Amino acid sequence: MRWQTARFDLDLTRPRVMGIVNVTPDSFYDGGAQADPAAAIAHAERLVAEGADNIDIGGESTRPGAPPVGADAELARVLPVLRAAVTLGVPVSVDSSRPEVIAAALDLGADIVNDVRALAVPGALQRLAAHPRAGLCLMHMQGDPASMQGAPRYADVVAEVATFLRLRLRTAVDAGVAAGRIVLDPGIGFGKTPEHNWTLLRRQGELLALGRPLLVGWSRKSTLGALTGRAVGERLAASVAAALASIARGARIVRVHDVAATVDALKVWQAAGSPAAAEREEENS
Ligand code: HH2
Repeated sequence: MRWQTARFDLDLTRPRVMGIVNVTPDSFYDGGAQADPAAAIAHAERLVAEGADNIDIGGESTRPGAPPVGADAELARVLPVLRAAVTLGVPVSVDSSRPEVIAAALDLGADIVNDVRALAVPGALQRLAAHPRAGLCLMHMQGDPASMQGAPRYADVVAEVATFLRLRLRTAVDAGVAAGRIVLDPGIGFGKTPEHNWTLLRRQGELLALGRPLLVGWSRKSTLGALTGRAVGERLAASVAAALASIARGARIVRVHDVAATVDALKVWQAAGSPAAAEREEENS
């Protein structure tokens, strides 16, 4: 299983860790911590030193209730950080839905577009498709950040997420984006109750049937707080456990704030072997 991105052809046999850099004043966990470019660049360097396989740079919070920022503000936040991040030797994604930001980021050398709106904003798909190699993450969201947690409703959340992702995948491929450039994301917390999110994790295998690698982001999200009773700053253990659980169910990329802890946990998980590998070893001994 591979993921082609602008400069890197990623082998996803080993699960990958995507480190989050939010250049925002208001992200739900790390808002303000890296709001100025110098701090954000230093953070990106630290995440790479900690073992991040790629860096995801965002200039607009998509937390529930977040107000949209203007294109100029988003560009001013993201571009200086991106310019430095593309020199760090790992693939860099831009977490954006705006055609202007997508185009500018790709021109600056970003490898991947990570879009929580799955390229639904008019012009976004065309900008991505105009680039011959850039990678793409298509994510599911019900509604928009301003209102999505009001009253999320599904007859069958897994079936609906799968139908949406299949459609967006086909639309991107029809626009000329090779399937090998695309990964899919169920969008944990984006217009979903905790029960919806747990159902998506338990039945994640059904999304693998779409035939593309899954990227999943549980890091520090409120569903983990609802389960453990912990505030956002105390959700490290829950986040690492959720990342491993999603990998155990077939996810190939986990989007995380806590790179060092996730990389350590993954090393142990891999040394222990997957359940299937362990069974094979037992049979052979
Ligand atoms: N989650 C967030 C943002 N972008 N992209 C993908 N593909 N998958 C996700 O689950 C995802 C995402 C929200 O987390 P964060 O960026 O830390 O917060 P904020 O949106 O408040 O900046």
